[in-house]
Amino acid sequence: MKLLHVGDAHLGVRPGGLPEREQDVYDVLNQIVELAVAHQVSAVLLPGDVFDSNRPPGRAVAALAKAARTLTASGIQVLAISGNHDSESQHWLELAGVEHLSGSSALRVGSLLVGGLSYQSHKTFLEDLRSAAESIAAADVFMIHETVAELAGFPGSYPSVDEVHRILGPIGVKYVAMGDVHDPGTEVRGSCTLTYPGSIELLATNEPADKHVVLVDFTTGDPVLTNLPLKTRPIIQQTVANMAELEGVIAAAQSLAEASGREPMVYVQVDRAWVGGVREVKSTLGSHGLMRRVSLSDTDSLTKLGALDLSEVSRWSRDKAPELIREVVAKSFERDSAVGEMVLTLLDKTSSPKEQVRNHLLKHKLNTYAEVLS
Ligand SMILES: [Mn+2]
Repeated sequence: MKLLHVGDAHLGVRPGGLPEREQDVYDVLNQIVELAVAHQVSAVLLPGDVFDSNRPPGRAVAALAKAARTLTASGIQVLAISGNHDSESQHWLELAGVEHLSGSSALRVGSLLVGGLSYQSHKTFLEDLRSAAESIAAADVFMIHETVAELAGFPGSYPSVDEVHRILGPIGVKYVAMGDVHDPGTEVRGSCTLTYPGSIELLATNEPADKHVVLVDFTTGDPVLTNLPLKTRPIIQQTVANMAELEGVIAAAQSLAEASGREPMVYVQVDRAWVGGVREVKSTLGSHGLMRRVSLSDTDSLTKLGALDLSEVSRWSRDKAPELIREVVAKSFERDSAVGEMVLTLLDKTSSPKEQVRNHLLKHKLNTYAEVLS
């Protein structure tokens, strides 16, 4: 009895506003379907943020529906819970042919009982988990969408692995399939393993670029984990101080494109000592690579504010606004704390999602500024 645990998919997300990047995520989903079939798993687990938003584009729903059809035709169940990005996604998941777990019931996958709790709120998470555990009474595997302190990679007030284990251990859970954190990680408590496979495509520059899904094998009774690598779009991230170094980046981009058959993403930071470097880099990079990002490694505050990547603004929507605000705050702090303070003051005067901004700062290890908000 094997399961395939897939991390945050965020279907429908379009990093950098590029349709190619939206397609990248669907391509990875297809790879996951092939892996599930090849490894003859009994079920694919999708613990939340399956879609990037509560109103996923039609292509995202169609991509999931196609994946679910192929999987079900091979006798593979597809189980999901909703995450914070797609908390209202039950309808879309079910439309795509995916079984949705709400928390009050468990589903049978062969000899295993799989439970799951859809995301509701960080504040009530442990309480919600406790009532879910009480109502289902027994499960071998449980899906949650929540950040746990030990695997967060950044400080914050999150439930600990022990707290989660104290609730799920007694009902027999041996594997907790987790979503929410985009970096992979595993913790073991007693006979229970808790794992984040990490997101399936690179969705932020601070994520590790190597992606995988987790094969969970229950053949011997206890779960045995194997990471199955995913082929995602290659990326080059480099700081350059002169033209020769930039030429090195371009050569690397070309050989990566030839080797992988797709243009790599190219993120270049220009050393501040290279006067006029940003303009030089932008014009020299030309059409090499996809999703080119050029920024200064360090400059004065006004230039820094001007260097903020606000290309997202043209795609502004109610859904994206809090995310964009978080990004702008974190970026402004990274560049200059005075600008960051100014942005926070502006946020203070509006009804901003402070808790989200605070968590985002912590994620970027901007602890001092996060304290301003607490
Ligand atoms: Mn996510």
